[in-house]
Amino acid sequence: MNPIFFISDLHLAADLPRVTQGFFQLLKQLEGQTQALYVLGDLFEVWVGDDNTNDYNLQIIQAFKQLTDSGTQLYFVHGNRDFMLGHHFATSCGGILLGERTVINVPTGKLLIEHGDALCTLDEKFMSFRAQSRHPLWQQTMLAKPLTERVQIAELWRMQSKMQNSNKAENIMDVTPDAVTQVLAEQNQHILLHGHTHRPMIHALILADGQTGQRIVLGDWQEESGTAVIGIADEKGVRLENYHF
Ligand SMILES: [Mn+2]
Repeated sequence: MNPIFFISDLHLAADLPRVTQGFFQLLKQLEGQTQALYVLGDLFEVWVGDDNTNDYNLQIIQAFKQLTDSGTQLYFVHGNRDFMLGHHFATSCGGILLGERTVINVPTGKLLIEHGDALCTLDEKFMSFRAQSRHPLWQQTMLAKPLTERVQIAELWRMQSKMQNSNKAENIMDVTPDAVTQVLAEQNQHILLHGHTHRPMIHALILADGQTGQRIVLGDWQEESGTAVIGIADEKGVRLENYHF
């Protein structure tokens, strides 16, 4: 059986040509070689609504569509930057938008997947923005604004984020260990795979029931070095791999 691939934190944007090309290149490589691709959030640096069908976004949709047409299943999970990504976008790509936390089957068993931002519970400022911005009313109000206004708001966010370097790993708080063990216990799982923190690593865990578990963290895609850390699940297990582009 073909392997399953996991990517996250590409932060795709028109002014990141290397990452964008790396993304197209990976999708081409996966064609006919992968059973499923999971995109675990922050695919885009920012997403202001599925109606933003500019040339850049259409190219991304087209690349995904080519992959799904070749027989690969495609799944999306929201990140903290592209949380307004909708079912319309997912469907256009031939994919499915999942809920924020999902247990999936991999060749060696089960795996809990999510973006990871919900586990950074000690970042109070972020958690309060998260709660606010995930509220249906907040999103309705936002999506009711004209597209041009939303694009401007997004540019402002991006400028602020660049100024604060808030996309750098050292400025993203890491997950709270207790939140991880609690979520794994709730979901009755042993292995968690997430992104968001930009700290790629496989951590061994002692779970609430005394058994051992794992927390597998994907890496972000870096424009300057042309590197990313992606996840692969096959008969041998779940592992991380460096991807150079
Ligand atoms: Mn994130």
